[in-house]
Amino acid sequence: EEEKLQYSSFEQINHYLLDVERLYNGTVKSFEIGHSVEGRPIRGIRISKNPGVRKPALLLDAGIHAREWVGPVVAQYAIQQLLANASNANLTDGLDWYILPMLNPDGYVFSMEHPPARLWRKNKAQTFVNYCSGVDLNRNFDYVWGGPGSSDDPCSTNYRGPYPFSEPEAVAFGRFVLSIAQDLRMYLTLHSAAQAILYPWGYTNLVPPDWQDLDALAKKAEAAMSLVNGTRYHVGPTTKVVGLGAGGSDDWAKGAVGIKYVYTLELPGLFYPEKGFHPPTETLPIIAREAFEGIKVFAEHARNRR
Ligand code: 0X9
Ligand code: ZN
Repeated sequence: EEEKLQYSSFEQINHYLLDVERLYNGTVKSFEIGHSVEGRPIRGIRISKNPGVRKPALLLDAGIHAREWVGPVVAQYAIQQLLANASNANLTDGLDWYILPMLNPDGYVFSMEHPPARLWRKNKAQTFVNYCSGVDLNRNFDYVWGGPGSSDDPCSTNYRGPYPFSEPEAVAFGRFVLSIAQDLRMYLTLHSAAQAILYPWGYTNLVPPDWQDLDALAKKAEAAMSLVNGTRYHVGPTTKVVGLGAGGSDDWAKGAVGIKYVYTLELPGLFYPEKGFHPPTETLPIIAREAFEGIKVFAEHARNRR
């Protein structure tokens, strides 16, 4: 399975979700949270062994930034590992998983089908500047929206949009998170390519009062990841590792929804072509395995502790 890891098209991602729903009928349920600006569905799956019984849940997403193609690969790998690898069966005992591999379908399709747009990051919304389209969905969330590290200029790659939750992709995701918030113990969002495990905040240099809990768990996950192939990830608050960026889904999940354990997992890529957003296909199995080792540590914690 692993050797076959590849970048996948938007259609392939959706097919995969529907395939696993059919294959693991009863355990996997696919759903649609809404649509993109151009009308594409935003899909996810829930993995739940006893769907009738209420359990703590973990949310994993990817693809909010179009060009970060390795995130959806890792999300699909995680699905496959959770369902098809018997040695991971314990990870779905007493823990429900919500996995959404592609939050920004329009941007993703644009970056895949239009070579000059390989480094497209935003969605495909029209703006008040005719020749500059797209909102950075990870600056559009309603927690200290408009703060430092976001731009009011539609031509910027960090354009935050005209107002918080102006974008249908962010709205759909936000509503979905609120609908499952009661059960959510953890939120992990996959990005690339800073090779880092980030925790809030992104809007300020200050850290949340419980930052030591988040830091300790992130370090534990990073240590497990490093055992796969020696790859080391940076660990720290967003602002310390990658700089300010207000309006992110992570800050919103912690600050507005109140989920304690929130992490942005920045996958590797820095040393590869296309400014790091295109690790060669043959490196995908290692990246995916490393990331999944970290995800396992996070998941065990989500299941066992509050
Ligand atoms: O800037 C971002 O949105 C993320 N880095 S990336 O290079 N993948 O674009 C980091 C997000 C960290 N969280 C916040 N800035 N809130
Ligand atoms: Zn990103």
